[in-house]
Amino acid sequence: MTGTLSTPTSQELTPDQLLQAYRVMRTIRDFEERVHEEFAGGDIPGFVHLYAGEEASAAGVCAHLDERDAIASTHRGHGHCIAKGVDVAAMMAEIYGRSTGSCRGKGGSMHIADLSKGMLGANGIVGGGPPLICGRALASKHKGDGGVAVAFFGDGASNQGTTLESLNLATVWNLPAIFVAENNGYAESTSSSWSVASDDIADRAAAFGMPGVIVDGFDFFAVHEAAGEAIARARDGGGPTLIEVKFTRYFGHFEGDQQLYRGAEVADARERLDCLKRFRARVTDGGQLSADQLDGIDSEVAAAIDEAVVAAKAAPKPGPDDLLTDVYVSY
Ligand SMILES: Cc1ncc(C[n+]2csc(CCOP(=O)(O)OP(=O)(O)O)c2C)c(N)n1
Repeated sequence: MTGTLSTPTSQELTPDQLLQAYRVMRTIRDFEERVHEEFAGGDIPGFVHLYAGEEASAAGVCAHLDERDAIASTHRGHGHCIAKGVDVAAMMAEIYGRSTGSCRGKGGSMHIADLSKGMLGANGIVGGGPPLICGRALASKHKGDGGVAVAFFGDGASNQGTTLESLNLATVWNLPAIFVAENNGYAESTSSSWSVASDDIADRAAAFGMPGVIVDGFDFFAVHEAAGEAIARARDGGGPTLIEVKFTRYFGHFEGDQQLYRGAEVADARERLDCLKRFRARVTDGGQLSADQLDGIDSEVAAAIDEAVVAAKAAPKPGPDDLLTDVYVSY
């Protein structure tokens, strides 16, 4: 089964929930824009892949999750971390490779994890998240703790054997697992029209005996609705769902990508489709929130990101003594 859900009304969310959703999306956007600037300044080591443009996906899905639940992310993981509640200052320090980072500076942008928040990790292995999520969902099912597990992955990762095997296992084991295919149209510079055999990734769900849904990834409310239905079904023992979220990423595949493979679509998306602009227009037009309330969040978030950067730059790097810590896991 595939289909496009009708857009729900924002009346269904309380003002506090709407403010929180906006705060999450604004924090992701500001975090990303700032990391883009700082990276260009040469201070940030390693590879960085930015999530800007895709905020409604992380925010819309994670709004339904709590401490019982876990997510697995991708190399483009900052947004997922923020939406699952990982501390922004610790994330910034991690990206700067500082010992105050969420992984003590040893992971960097591509490997931010915080198990205390159910964030199992950003992942440099394309298609690495879905199998992790099957494991976590299986654990939740056996423990009976009501938890669901969510794998975010890209259109490129949707073609990996690990992803397809996970979709199969999730149905066979009737797992409380959600698969969120974030289709931004490209795997590095390869258009999904060259690499994805089906018209839509969500079409593949039928082959694995689960519902498949396509949503407009620029619309927080559409993502929120689709994810809410899927997560409620999973918690109720109804098994997995594949959700395909379609949008455009605003920056290149990685910081430094010249983007010779695409043109005006980014400016168009930023101008016309942007999830933050759409959210603002909808809740202010509908009278749920005022522009002042939203501007207040903008100011608070901007200050928090500034503080995070200042603190990250001032923090120490891991020293030689840290080389042999965190190497082995004890059970
Ligand atoms: C197993 C594996 N193969 C290849 C790569 C190299 N690689 C890194 S990102 C990427 C593209 C991923 O595209 P997609 O899954 O669509 O995610 P997006 O970057 O669009 O968010 C590739 C091929 C990798 N990191 N891991």
